[in-house]
Amino acid sequence: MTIALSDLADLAATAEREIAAAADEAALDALRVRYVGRREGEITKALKTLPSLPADQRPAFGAAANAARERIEAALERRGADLREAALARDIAGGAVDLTLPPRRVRVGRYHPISRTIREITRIFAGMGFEAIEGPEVEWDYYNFEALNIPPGHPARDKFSTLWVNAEGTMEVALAATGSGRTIVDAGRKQPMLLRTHTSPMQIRVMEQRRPPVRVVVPGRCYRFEATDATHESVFFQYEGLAIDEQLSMADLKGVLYSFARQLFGGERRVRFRPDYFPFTEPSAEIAFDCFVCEGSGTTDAGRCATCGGSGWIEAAGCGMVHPEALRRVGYDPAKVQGFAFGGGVERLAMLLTGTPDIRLFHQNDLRYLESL
Ligand code: FA5
Repeated sequence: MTIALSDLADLAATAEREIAAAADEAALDALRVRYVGRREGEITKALKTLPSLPADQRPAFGAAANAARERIEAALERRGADLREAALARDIAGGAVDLTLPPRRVRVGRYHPISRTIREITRIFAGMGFEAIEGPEVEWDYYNFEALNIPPGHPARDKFSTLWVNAEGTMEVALAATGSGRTIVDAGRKQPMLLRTHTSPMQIRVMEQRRPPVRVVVPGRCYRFEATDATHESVFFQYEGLAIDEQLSMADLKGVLYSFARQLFGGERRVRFRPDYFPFTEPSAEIAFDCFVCEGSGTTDAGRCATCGGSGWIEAAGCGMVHPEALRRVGYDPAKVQGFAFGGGVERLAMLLTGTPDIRLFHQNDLRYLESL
């Protein structure tokens, strides 16, 4: 049976009456199918007759059919809302909903202590003019080692037990010194790929992209294939700092790091600053804070302090003046600009800030512990 344009408004009016009288959701659903159902609904059937109409009548018919559909859908919506409200009122009156029950507790989230520490670190360095940026966790051998004066076979690779990524994108474990990372082809660049062992590759990436003056801090995850203990995880966070400018010296580096420590710990911790070695800084140094568990003595009632390994100090960061060779490699002139860099462990600072004696407590995800911090 075909439907005339003049009947469409009547169809909508009839539908509206029936919908308003629908007794429940089931009756409403049946009416929805009958009038606006995709396959056999009255409106669909009417629209199917469109091609058989003379071309000049089609636009008016189509518009009338759509207007009828809109009226019917609005009526369905209204009645649906009324029915739901009535059902709720009935449930409340019938005692199915107990309005005297206390509300369910809403668990308010909070930052993980590691995230909190990263935010605090970046806030303090922002106050000294360092911009916070991030870098890739999957890195090329070039940035992680070579550009940092650690060519294949260099003994410093032994220090960074590396997780290599092979061409299939799966992980392979190998000592970095053996240089056995598989070759991966990327835009003509053939070289091994790895999970970065430190955030220092970002020193090179930043210098490649920017001209001095540079002042950045880079928090991020690092990966090392090594046994865990109270102060070592195989996945942990570092924050890298890099400043390049004219006439920067070791005094600036020391001043920045001491100021950072004072702002972070409020002068509570003793700081040890002593020479160290890194191939990409010259001279290099190490910074440590006195152990909060044994108060720097190295022993507790139980014997040797497990947190600091008996040394009385917790090693917090490596640092130094950026090696002239690294500056030259990125096209900077070491006669004109100097730089200092530092790389510290976020978890180590979080341990000191929260009094957590074992780094592994941060990643075991025991909410009872994390919520107590
Ligand atoms: C480095 O990673 C150098 N890139 C640091 C550096 C940066 C030197 C810039 C000079 C200039 P190192 O391996 O010592 O150095 O690690 C630096 C800090 O990261 C350590 O002091 C420690 O706080 C933290 N760290 C290192 N390994 C781990 C680990 N397995 N778990 C937790 N924290 C670690």
